[in-house]
Amino acid sequence: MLTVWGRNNSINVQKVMWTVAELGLQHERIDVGRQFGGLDTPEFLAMNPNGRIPTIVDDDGTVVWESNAVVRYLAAKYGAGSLWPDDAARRASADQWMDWMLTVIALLINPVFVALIRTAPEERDSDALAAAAEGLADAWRILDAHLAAQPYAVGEALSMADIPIGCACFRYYALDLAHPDLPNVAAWYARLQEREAFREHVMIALS
Ligand SMILES: N[C@@H](CCC(=O)N[C@@H](CS)C(=O)NCC(=O)O)C(=O)O
Repeated sequence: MLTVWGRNNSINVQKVMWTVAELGLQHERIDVGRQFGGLDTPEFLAMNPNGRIPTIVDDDGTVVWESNAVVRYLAAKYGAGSLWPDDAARRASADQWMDWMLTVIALLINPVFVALIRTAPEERDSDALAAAAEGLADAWRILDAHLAAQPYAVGEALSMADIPIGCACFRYYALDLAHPDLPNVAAWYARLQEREAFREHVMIALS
């Protein structure tokens, strides 16, 4: 059986669990990370020398870490015709939005998350927060313009491309920030919220 290592409130584990649920895969998830610990044991480091979650072990022993790589692996292996775009151009577009989440959105949102959720109000740097909020607004405007032309990141249906940015979008709207008007992102986010897998595995209180 597929094993997913990682606590359920990690955004990167949420990408994997949402994928697993969309694909209907039998699995077990093991709580490790933060309050659960377990990332620095020799056994865990043998699977993932970074000591990070998510890490998966598939039923044939294949180990994959790095959340977007895990999403791609599961979509490629189990999601032909659904999460995995078969056409090379659509797949490149999906890869592009997945990488964009890691290289643009995550870099902006992670410090805001730490400041607002894990830092005492008196210790927050309000100038840095304001600058990050503005950077995030500009970044989401890029996705908003893209979603004017189609309901999902790479076309008419949910694909792996929506998963990392969808997880980040939940986090973005859950953070107490000024959010600009993003009509196409809001409509896409409403479509994601109609999915049970998204509600169950992504819409988890920030902590
Ligand atoms: N780029 C990696 C980041 C992995 C990462 O930093 N994961 C965090 C959780 S989101 C972690 O392992 N934190 C240590 C902990 O939870 O104790 C990925 O996308 O998988």
